[in-house]
Amino acid sequence: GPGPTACLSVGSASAFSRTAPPYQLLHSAPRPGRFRFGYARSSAVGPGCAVLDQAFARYWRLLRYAGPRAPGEGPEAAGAPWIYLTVCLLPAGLETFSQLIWRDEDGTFYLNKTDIVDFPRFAHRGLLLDTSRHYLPLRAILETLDVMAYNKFNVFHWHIVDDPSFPYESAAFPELSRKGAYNPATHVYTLNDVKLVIEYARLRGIRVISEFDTPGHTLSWGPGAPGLLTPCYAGSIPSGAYGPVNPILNTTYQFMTELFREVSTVFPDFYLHLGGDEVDFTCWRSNPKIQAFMQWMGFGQDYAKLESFYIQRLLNIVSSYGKGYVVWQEVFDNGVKVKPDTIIHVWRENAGPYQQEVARVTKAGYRALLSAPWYLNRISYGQDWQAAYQVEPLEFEGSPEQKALVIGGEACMWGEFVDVTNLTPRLWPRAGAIAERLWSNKTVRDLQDAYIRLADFRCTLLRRGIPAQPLFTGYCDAEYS
Ligand code: CP6
Repeated sequence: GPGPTACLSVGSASAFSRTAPPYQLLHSAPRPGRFRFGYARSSAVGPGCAVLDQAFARYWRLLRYAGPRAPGEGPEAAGAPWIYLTVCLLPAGLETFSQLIWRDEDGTFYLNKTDIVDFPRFAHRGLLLDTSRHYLPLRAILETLDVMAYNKFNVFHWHIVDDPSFPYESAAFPELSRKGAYNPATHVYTLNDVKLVIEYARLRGIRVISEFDTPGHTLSWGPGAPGLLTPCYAGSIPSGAYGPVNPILNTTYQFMTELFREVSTVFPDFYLHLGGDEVDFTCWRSNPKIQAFMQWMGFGQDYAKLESFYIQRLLNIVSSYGKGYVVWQEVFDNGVKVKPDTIIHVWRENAGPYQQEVARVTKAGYRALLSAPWYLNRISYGQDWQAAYQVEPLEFEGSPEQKALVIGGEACMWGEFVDVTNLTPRLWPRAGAIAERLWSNKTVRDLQDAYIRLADFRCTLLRRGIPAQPLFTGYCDAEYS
């Protein structure tokens, strides 16, 4: 849900002109110190509600950047009258409110008389960060959460580990990061770090969904978990290389039981992302013990059946912890039996049009999450935000019931070519185009209008200290410094 509803009081209604036509300047406060948020009498919650208390503090500070800094801006100007406004909104509405306020050269605040009717079109508006290809320092993740909130993203999909490194510090299996992190002293996320990220996100209306991707994309797990990965063979002898998680050993499932017991408690969101993408069968095929198991199970040469065998056992483990799960589309494509409330994450761009995949997934009655057209790690010369913006998630052949199963989408920032040096400008403002597609009504799709909003919002980001890249030629009144 959207969180606690509250009325907040920023002043008194007497400052309003009820008869003001649209766009007439309605209200101004002469100095930043003369502007205050507070709980209204009618509010469902009051002081002590951490989400709102802290949101008030953040937005009070942010509003200083709603325009040029006033000369000698500092504490309150003596003698200027307090001005009060009362507005009722959800915590997320504070962002909307902050975007409606602007300041002139003297630092005076202005707010047009405005009725806001605003509600997200899709409930799941996510952003994926990959902290395995490159370690992202905590402050980069926290800054990203800030900007996500500015853009009304509400899910942080944390693709925390993968082939190249294992930065998650596990209490149950400390060897995983000790042997699998780029540097176990500096390039890890401690339990404390993870808790900090989750709380920082919560205060901004963002859920954190972790992904421990298996059985593929697990090479970094190998050194810290001997026997977990499949030994690949060259002819009749092990080649020394390793493949996906070994699905034929009981020890594998004992390991997953313990690891996901921990992950289920550390990450409180109902959903875990379990991965399941891009499983390479070459190594499984080369291994004589796996071949024998395939015979024994009657799988023939169909290695997708072996993958299904693994995933089904994993899903049983995770559901035993009372969690729901998201999986990449291959799990569905390979015919794995999954619980009816499973969310299928559609990501493949070149396996036929993604619209057909969304149609198949929803036809089977599963909920779908869309990422295929939204790979922000891909860059090109030009305004590539436009293609992302023009995506219409419900434009596929299907019944109204099927359309209702599309819960939203995620912008993805895979980390092969991204670290702390280029993350922020590569994300913003391009991810904002996707955020608007997931928030706004289907009819909001004019490219010129969107350009104006996005370019203007990018200037707001610069004022807020975020190095967002330009969309095209132009300038901001206040450039980044
Ligand atoms: N890692 C994992 C990746 C990708 C996926 N899974 C990926 C695939 C294609 C592109 C970008 C990223 N790097 N674990 C696919 C879901 Cl273009």
